[in-house]
Amino acid sequence: MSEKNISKYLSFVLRHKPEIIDLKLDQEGWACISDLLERSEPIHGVQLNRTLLLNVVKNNAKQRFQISDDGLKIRAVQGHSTTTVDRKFLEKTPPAFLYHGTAERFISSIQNQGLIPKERQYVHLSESLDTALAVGARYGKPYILTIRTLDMHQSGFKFYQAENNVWLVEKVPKYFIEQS
Ligand code: HQG
Repeated sequence: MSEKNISKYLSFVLRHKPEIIDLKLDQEGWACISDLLERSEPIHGVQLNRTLLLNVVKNNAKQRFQISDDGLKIRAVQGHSTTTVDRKFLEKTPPAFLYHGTAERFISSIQNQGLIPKERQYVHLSESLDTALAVGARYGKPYILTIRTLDMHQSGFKFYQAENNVWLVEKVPKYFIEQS
């Protein structure tokens, strides 16, 4: 069982469908690790255990997950779609520009509607072009949008940064997307 498979499974239950294994998440997204280990289904035939779980959290390139200081709980730091989670993120002034990676096939709709969070709670933005490229490539031919984030902030939009440095905003009106 690869760490990638475990990470995908954890993302699924900790961000999207905790109810599938009857896992309770609190408002900040925390789940009890012993409940998770007890209830998680075998991943490619292998049962998750604490050592595997802690290794995935530590090695995860995007630092998607976090263990509580007392070692008893785990959460996904961002990317939730489940409405039981309503995290309080650190509100921050963004840099002048941030990137959003998307797929070419979404561009005409984005040019009409701006960026919307779709299934997730926020639109995700990044400081890194490489990250934006990888994010966009998940849905097809990648296309990078540059967002005038400081202008947005000065117009009253609130920006948040998750513990793994992903930037979050509720939406991006089309007016703030740079024309290329
Ligand atoms: C697109 C991953 C048409 C949007 C990544 C995106 C990220 C529109 C897709 C995190 C639209 C939603 C989030 C509009 C937005 N018309 N398409 N008006 N507005 N879209 O997966 O940003 O690896 O929910 O461009 O790294 O791709 O899972 O969001 O293509 O940080 O940790 O609708 O997920 O993190 O897709 O990815 P998603 P995302 P992990």
